[in-house]
Amino acid sequence: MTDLLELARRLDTAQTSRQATPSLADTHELTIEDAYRIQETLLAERQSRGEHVVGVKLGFTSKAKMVQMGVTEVIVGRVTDAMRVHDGDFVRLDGFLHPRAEPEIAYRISRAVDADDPTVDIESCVDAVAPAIEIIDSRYADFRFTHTDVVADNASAAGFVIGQWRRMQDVANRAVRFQPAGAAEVVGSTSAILGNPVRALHALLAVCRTRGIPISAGHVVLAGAATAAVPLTAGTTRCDIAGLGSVSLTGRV
Ligand code: 0L1
Ligand code: MG
Repeated sequence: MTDLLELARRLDTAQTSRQATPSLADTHELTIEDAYRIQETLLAERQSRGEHVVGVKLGFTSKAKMVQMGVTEVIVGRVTDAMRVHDGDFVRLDGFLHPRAEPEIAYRISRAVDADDPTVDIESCVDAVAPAIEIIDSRYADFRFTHTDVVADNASAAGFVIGQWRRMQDVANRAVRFQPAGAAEVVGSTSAILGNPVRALHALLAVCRTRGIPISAGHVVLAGAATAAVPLTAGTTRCDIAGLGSVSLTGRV
């Protein structure tokens, strides 16, 4: 257990000092259970500095990423109020190690999801959906990590911005236009998120049930990326999702 605390602190220090750490798997044989315990301890460190968990995020929601990592299950991390950027606001790039941005769908949880209830209907606990951009920032050098590494590292969660909430609706197969600062526009589809972003809610419930992760009223759910992540650089990065509108943030050095 002391070891897990030490590993959580190593990741936390990597984030606060902006100094990447080598893969934990280089020196430790971790199980996925250990990895979620490290994530929990990491969160406790952040909470001890006054941060509050405001939601959850999914990772590995695209087939390509699952194949690349050799996994069949999505991963879950937590987002905090310190990671939130308001729509259109600036974000300081020196607060990260090597940030990347990706266009996402966000859901809003209107009432707590009782994951212990086998009949719970997670879709009925969601009241709104919005376009979003997630900032991921692995605490590992060169974004090189194993499955357990990235779970321990809170699924690379580092920042997020959410656009205007709209009533809960089917957002399957919506066109996504992602305009990263200083790079060519990328066009994608919400179907890259597990075939349909609503499946992310069900996948989230399954992981949260197994790992004891709460999904509370008011939480946001970042459902996963609709295109590959791109480096977040100075300037405005925008995501537009057909029928949902757009959201942006501006990186500043
Ligand atoms: O949000 C994501 O899909 C990323 C999960 C972690 C993997 C990565 O850092 O690329
Ligand atoms: Mg993401």
